[in-house]
Amino acid sequence: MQFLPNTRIFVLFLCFLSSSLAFAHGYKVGDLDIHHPWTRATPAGADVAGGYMEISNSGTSDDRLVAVEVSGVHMSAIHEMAMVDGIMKMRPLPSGLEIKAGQSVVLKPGAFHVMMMGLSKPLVAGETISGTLQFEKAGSIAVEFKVEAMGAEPNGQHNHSAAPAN
Ligand SMILES: [Cu+2]
Repeated sequence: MQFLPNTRIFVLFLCFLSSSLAFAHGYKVGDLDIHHPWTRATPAGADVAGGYMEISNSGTSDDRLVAVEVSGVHMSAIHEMAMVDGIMKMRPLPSGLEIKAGQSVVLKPGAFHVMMMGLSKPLVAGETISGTLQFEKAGSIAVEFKVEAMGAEPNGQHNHSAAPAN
């Protein structure tokens, strides 16, 4: 039977394809685990987008996300949401985002986020965009942001309240 080996390879390929679609992706650099970097599709003409992920520090010393670069984006910054005179505003974190030893920090809509400014083209759901995260101690790592649908929320996250990010 000539077709059997090919069939087996095809089945393996299907398994690989479905598992890579079904499971969130992640990265590890030093003591840091970066879980599922993602962003949202943008409407035509939009100039900005937010980047989100969860970062866990399993080490014994604090670290900081100090810079982010995203391909096709003029400039990226690390932002927090904060209450200023009773209004929720976002503002840059001048010394980056701290990830304390043994803790996790979630970047998500309405909270900490990577601000992508100056999109060269709209972000399309289903695509990925490459970027680099730079940490003070752990160093740099290349990641892929998955572009999810417009209005997508983090898994299981349906909290639209404008509570201060603290
Ligand atoms: Cu922002």
